[in-house]
Order: sequence, then structure tokens, then C-alpha cells
Amino acid sequence: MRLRHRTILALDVTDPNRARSVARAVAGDVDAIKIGWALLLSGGRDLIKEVASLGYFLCDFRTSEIPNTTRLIVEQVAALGASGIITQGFVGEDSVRAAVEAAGDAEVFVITEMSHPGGAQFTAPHSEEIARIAVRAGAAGIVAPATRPARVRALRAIVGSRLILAPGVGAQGGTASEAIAAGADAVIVGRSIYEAADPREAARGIAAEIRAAGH
Ligand code: BMP
Repeated sequence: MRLRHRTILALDVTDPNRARSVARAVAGDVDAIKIGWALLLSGGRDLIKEVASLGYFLCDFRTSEIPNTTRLIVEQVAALGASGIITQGFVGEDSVRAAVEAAGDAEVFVITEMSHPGGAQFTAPHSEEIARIAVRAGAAGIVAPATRPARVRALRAIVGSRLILAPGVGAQGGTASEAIAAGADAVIVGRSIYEAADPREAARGIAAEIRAAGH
């Protein structure tokens, strides 16, 4: 992933026309567009392929499966044109390895500790172990919570130069500048961009906040 804006759009928009217009408006001001189940189910494969053609398509079907099922899903995701794939880490090293192997040229990002309050219940106590699994399995990076910058800092010490993508900015209470200062390479932002009156300006504002913080 080439990071110019250090901002990734989470396109959690279920109206296909709205998704299309937000993606087109914002594509030049973000480094990647993340798409998950909601848009696949509402818009179908053709819409996903259309959005994928706009730039770096980060596919977030976050497989939490046994290795064989992980492989089957990740092969389909790679065939959809994904440049990056998000997978769950709590499922264990064998499943993470299966995702990395099936991804081919696509980069794999492993979720360590989730950003919502519930993420502190089960994922947080194991996030450092999951980050070590991501490194050993050859993942391109991890996903870590912008809502807990201290945890991003701790996980950075484990993953070295691998990428850290941090969701939880805006609607979930985190800030882009704090996440980046703690060691994130980029932030993943959904509602604060796609619910804004002008999504492009909102995306630019986040990138500007990161630049202004001097990172
Ligand atoms: P929002 O900025 O609207 O809160 O969206 C955040 C996005 O990041 C959503 O797509 C969510 O599924 C994803 N995400 C997250 O919020 N926390 C995590 O720990 C991992 C995620 O992928």
C-alpha cells in the first residue's frame, strides 16, 4: 500500500449509488478504499469490481475460519481484484498462514485488538500474541485500535516496520493525529467521511490533520 494521505476510507454504505458516488469523490484523497460485507450484500460483485478499479481495494471480509475455509474465501477475494485483505488474528496462526498463502500478491492485514469497547474483553488481552503471529506468518501488517493509542504504541514495538492500520477515528472517539503519533501508518475512517456533507473535504481534513501534526 502506498501511503500518501495516510487515510483509508471504510465504505460502509449500503445504497449502491451513494457508495459509487462517495467512492468516486474520495478516491483521489485516500490511499485505499475498504469494503466489507454490507456493501457486497447490497451492491453485488459488479459494484465491488467497479470500486476496486478506482485504486487500492482493501477487502474486509475478515475471515475468522478454519484454514481450509479461509483459503477458499481468500482465493475468491483475490479474484475480485483485492490489493489488500483483512483477516482476523484470534483464529490462530494456522488460519492466518492460510490467508497469507491464499492471498498471492495481495497484502494481508491481521486484526489484533478491536477498536470498540467489546474489543477490550477478549481481543486486547491477546493482541500482542496476535501481532507476533502476524509477523511470523508474513503478513503485510496489522489492524490496531485508534481508540487506544497506547496499545498502538505497544503493538508497534512488536511489528517493526510492518504497517499498522488504525480504525476508530471520529465516530468511535479516536483521533487521527493521536493514532499516527502512537505509531500507526494510516487511519481507517468510515462514518466521519461518508456521512459528511462533503465526503471529499472530510477526507482531506483528516489527511491535513495528520500532516499538521508533523508526521
Ligand atoms: P467508522 O469510522 O465508521 O467507525 O468505521 C470504522 C471501520 O473500521 C468499519 O468498517 C469497521 O468495521 C472497521 N474496524 C473497526 O472499526 N475496528 C476494528 O477493530 C477493526 C475494523 O476493521
